[in-house]
Amino acid sequence: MIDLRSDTVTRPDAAMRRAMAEAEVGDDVFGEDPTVNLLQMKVAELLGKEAALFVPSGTMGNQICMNVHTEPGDEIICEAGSHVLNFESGSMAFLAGAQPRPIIGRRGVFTVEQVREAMRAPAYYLPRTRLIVIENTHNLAGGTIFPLDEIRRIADFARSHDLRMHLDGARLWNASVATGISLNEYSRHFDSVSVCLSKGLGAPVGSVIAGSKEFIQKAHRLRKQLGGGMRQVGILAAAGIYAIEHNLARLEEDHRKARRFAEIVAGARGIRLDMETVQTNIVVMDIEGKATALELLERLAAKGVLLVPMGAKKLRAVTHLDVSMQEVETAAQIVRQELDAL
Ligand code: TLP
Repeated sequence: MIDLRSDTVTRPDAAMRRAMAEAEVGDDVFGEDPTVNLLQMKVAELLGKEAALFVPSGTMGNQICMNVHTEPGDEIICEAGSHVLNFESGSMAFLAGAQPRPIIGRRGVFTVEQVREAMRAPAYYLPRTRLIVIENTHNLAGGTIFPLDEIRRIADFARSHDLRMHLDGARLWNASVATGISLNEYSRHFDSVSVCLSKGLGAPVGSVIAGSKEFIQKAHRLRKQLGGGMRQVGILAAAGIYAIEHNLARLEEDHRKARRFAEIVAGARGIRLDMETVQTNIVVMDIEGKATALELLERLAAKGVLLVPMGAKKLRAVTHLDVSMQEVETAAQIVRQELDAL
């Protein structure tokens, strides 16, 4: 099987497993796991923040950050196709008690003018706009990069209107490698940042959130309240450290593979694929004609290719460190044949 469902499907290789086996550990609920502490320090430094916290998943990272920034009844400005709004089981409402104020972006990117329009006037009968969430790269839009200039403009607006900024940087690594803009240059505009170790970087589990010391103190308490306090998780943090040290620069390779995949598939009949969205390791395409995503996926699976549905007529392929360029080309050709045969 050529598995392009997500960059989360990778398995730790022998060297990563060795790093995990050799990790020094302690009870992290007592703050005594040296490897967790090291990972947190490293990520805080990379993101230019005072402190960081290891969390089990990107979802928990985003949820903790949104919860710390808001009060029930507040409004969170986010992109209409964002992960926090669409793929986190409604937990923005469930946990933070906040409501989303979605903005329809262009390829996942919205502008400061749109933020200005979406912001509520200060009136007791209106929700209070409190937080802006930016997703970089944007998953559903096809791994698109949020331009730094627009982030700057939005952050300036946020600062002058007492709004907080959160970055869902599950794949910020990809944005940084693709643009050459450092993680720090992106993250300095945000009050909180969440990055995932278990996507393109290839660790088996884990995300890290970062912010000011005071913010992370609150996040720490909330992680415990959610049952996310973990014990000898240095073995997992070691995988994260290994992933950052060895698998970051190579993301460029995944971007080349996604581009190749898109080039082959784009020529097929019955598909709409906006090549401008193919900026990192994700390819999102829409099926034209009668077939549904599920029907096509079944046919592809029978030929040994796995993709995921992102809507009734929307498919996604993600490249990662466990697929070769050759496999990606083979998969793309099979997708193309199946589309042409529809
Ligand atoms: N995304 C997963 C699925 O949930 C769709 C994937 O396969 O891409 N932010 C972004 C932008 C994400 O893409 C994801 C995961 C998360 C947050 C949540 O991370 P986890 O899965 O660790 O909770």
